[in-house]
Amino acid sequence: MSLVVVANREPLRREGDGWVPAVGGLATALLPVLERRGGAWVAWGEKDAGSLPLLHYPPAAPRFAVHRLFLPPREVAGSYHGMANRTLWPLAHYLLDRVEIRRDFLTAYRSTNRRFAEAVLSLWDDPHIPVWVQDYHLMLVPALLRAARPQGRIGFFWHIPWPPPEVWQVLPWLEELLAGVLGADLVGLHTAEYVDNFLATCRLLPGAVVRGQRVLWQGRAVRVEAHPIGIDTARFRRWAAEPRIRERAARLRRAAGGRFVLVGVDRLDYTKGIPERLAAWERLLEQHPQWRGQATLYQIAVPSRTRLESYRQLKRRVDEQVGRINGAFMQDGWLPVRYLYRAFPPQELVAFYLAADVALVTPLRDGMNLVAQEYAWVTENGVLVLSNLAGAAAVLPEALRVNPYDVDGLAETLHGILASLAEGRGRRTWEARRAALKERVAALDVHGWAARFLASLEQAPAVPAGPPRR
Ligand code: ADQ
Repeated sequence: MSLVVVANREPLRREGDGWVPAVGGLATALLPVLERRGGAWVAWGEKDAGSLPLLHYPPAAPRFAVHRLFLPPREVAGSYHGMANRTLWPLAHYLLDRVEIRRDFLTAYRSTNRRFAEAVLSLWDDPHIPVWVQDYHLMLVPALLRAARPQGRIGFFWHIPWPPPEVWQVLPWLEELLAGVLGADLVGLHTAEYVDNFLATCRLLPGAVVRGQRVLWQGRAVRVEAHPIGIDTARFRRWAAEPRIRERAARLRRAAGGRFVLVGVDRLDYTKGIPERLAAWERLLEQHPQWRGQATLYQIAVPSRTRLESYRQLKRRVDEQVGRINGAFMQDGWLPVRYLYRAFPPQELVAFYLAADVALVTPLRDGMNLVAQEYAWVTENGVLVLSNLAGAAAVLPEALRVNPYDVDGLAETLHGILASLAEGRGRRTWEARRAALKERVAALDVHGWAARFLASLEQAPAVPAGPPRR
């Protein structure tokens, strides 16, 4: 065993008799890392109650084992559906009016985090093996591990935005959660902006002293670093070359009948800016009627957190918008929006990426956003439109940046792109941007991301901080 990953979600989901990679950024990113390095993955065994056998993966030649944890449903309600998804998720995405502050969420969160820490401690027999804790579901785990194994190597990665302290101050239990994270030796975030925000937030914690990119805390120095995540470029390149996928892309283009193809691919989440994107598309069709019948938007949305009312509301809103736009503009077999509400195997997303002239990645906030990288990597003729509020904007400066809240602005930008593509203008500029983006994505590759984070974590233990000077 060379690594222990701790994450809320299992990296695999059941399909038929077998297991396939789960949908979502974290699983997509870390599964290939464990397949390569070997080790253990500790996660909540979402689907099976009761006995949860070890799962060895890949089944034919196992490289790692998934240890699935049973969590009582009441705890899941307070910790996962509550604290994680109704408090921390909207807070980290700056959506303060959606944040719910409830003590019972905190109680459940504490107890879930304790269960995760105990599960790790039961299999972590060598403190030199790094333990890598993932994301906002498990903020208390690093400190719980540290208390039991003072010499252990503990890393923590935060996959979503880290907002500035003014936002965090809304949370009554900020100090407890921050102290939990500071149990790690190394805290990773996607961008320099999030690192700055994290350090600034630590200044709110009594007893913590910020020195450069370190936080002196309880006699240790915790390093805080930007490690922007990437995609598995080799895998995507392979998929993009598969004849079956290329044929599927060609079929999509034939079905589009010579029209432009625009694509959006997201979990159906209120942070992804889907209603704003659809509104921009509607605005464009209203204000620039020349595009009616000339372009189709494929919106692919994978169902997500469907137990929460806010997500059900979003689904109703999107259903209604799609219905309204198609009802208003459909003509002669042309549908302005083709809406696919389901998960696809990643290879099939590649077919959409290959077929699309334009990808719309317009989240209201996003830690990174891997779809932007997947599209930029795979597309051969396309244009990436990217929200300036996604972490990806910091690492993909050659994308065409938009403000996702500015529906009129987005409609006009799209109008400009479609016009330039139709007239064959600016081809060189698009080509140059595409090439530059591919280089950026190559440099961010997920194996490099994990290797860089783990190399930093495995550096000599941080020097004891000594008594804090004020
Ligand atoms: P997510 O919010 O899940 O991840 P993202 O980074 O875009 O967002 O990753 C989504 C993944 O799911 C992509 O790999 C995409 O291909 C896949 N996917 C999306 N729709 C799909 C569909 N219909 N069918 C199948 N697959 C689909 C969180 C943070 C992000 C951060 C990642 C990784 O919110 O900001 O980039 O973690 O750190």
